[in-house]
Amino acid sequence: MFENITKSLIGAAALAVIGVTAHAADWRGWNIHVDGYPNTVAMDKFAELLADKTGGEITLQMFHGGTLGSQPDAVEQVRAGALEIGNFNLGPIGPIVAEANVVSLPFIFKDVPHMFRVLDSEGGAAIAAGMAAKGLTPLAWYDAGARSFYNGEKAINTPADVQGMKVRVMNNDLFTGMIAQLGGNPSPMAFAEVYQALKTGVVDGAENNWPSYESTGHFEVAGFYSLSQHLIIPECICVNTDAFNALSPEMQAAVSEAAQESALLQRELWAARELASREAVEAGGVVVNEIADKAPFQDAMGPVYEAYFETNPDLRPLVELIQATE
Ligand code: GTR
Repeated sequence: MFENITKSLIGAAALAVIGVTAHAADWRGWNIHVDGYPNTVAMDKFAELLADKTGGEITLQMFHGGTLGSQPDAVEQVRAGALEIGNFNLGPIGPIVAEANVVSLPFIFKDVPHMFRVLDSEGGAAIAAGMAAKGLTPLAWYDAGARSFYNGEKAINTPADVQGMKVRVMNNDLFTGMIAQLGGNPSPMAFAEVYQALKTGVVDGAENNWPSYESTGHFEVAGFYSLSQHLIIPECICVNTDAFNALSPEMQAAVSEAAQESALLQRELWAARELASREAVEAGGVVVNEIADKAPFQDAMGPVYEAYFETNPDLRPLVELIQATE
């Protein structure tokens, strides 16, 4: 018996050694969204593709639903290497990476295709380089549509309608500046807390895209959705820069390919979910308000841009490059 145990221990030790040499990495990944959400499905697909394309050398265990913490915390964990992978919105990355913050300037993109054209060009390369230098290497870009305002009281048609309203925003000075310029009171808060905050009146409103407005149930407690489309922010599959750089060129190529394929799937699922979410909330009684004239909202953003240029004078050309991109 003793001999058997010893043998199996030796066997296990030998396997562990083989495991270490044949197996490059066991990664852990963060995602904030619920089951069935386009990003959740696409991140699971990424994990599957990663194992396939690396011949099992890299595995990824995904933790969905924000179980490993809030987004700002998770961004720090990936930067520090406590986690290797994150599906992040670039909003909460902006305060850490100045180049990446350009995408959080209100109304910077004309629409989602414009955003992807920028990301696929020189502007995107500058953003990616800035992120990689801060420990977050973007492997692929996900679609997150456009964000619009919602609240439980009324349709929003002009900045005056935001006056005095307490509005939840993601953690980023650009967003607090944006709400302040519209005359509202910005309230930065973690995504997971927004439902209760809306329900109990801690905030009057928030802003997000169709799928998040629907999947979080925010539409149940804030039934007026006004199509301001003031922010079009991409999301990334980001990997800890050191973990990525430690891989062989072949492995890096396999990881990137897996991420690109995951992004293609995500964008397809996203397009379908945007429509489905809109239909679902409308069926749930939400009042959808098209804003006839968005110019007053755009015009109010001058000081937000000026403050950004003051802090980042060297990034003015990047903003101008984006604005000049057809
Ligand atoms: C969602 C986004 C999340 C998170 C959230 C929020 O649209 O996918 O990553 O940023 O918005 O408002 O916090």
